[in-house]
Amino acid sequence: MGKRLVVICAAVALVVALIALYISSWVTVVPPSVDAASVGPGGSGGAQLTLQTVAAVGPRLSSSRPHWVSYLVYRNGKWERSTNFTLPANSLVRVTVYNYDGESGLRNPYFSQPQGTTGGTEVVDGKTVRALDSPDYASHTFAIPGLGIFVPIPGVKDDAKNPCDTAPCALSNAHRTVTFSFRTGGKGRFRWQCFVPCAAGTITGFGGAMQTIGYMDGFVKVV
Ligand SMILES: [Cu+2]
Repeated sequence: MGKRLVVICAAVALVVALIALYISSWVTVVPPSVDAASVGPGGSGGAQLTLQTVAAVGPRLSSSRPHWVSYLVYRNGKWERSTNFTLPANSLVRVTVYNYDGESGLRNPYFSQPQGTTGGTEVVDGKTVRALDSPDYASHTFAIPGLGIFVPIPGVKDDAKNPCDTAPCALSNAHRTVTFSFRTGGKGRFRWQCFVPCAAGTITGFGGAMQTIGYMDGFVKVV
């Protein structure tokens, strides 16, 4: 009886240790923070953040989750999988998002209009708009709730030619281009995330990539 108790206790301790290890690695392994490129003299100051969104991040950028949907950031001439960005305080931040992913649709149609951006608008494929024509066209959002910023990103149509299979995608692949700008305030650390249930194959589309830093959410550090 005593021996059996020892075995059970050891097994329980092992399981608890493994769960703790899993949670601690999930919480602490985060991608590095990427500085928004500063737009120097001639560019009227501020910063530029260049992103792409992809349907499958691929084995080169994520060996453990190659099929996950993801944001990528452009830094030093390459695309990197990081969703932690550093932005200058009290500055204008210009954002460009190249989206190579299809439409998933928003649960809450309210998010199909940009908020908190300069002029309350975004530019979709060269055209300034106050909202997507339909919440069903949304593929992802770039939202920093703590700064009141919500920007819907429309998806690539299913019949588009030359779709991108695996990231990083090139401009020769079918894509949508979204640009917008916003002003940062004082220093702080803010969560940002996508609000489109885009994580295919997870419960209600909000699991996996939608709740893991480094894919569909991250942090903005205003310094
Ligand atoms: Cu998304």
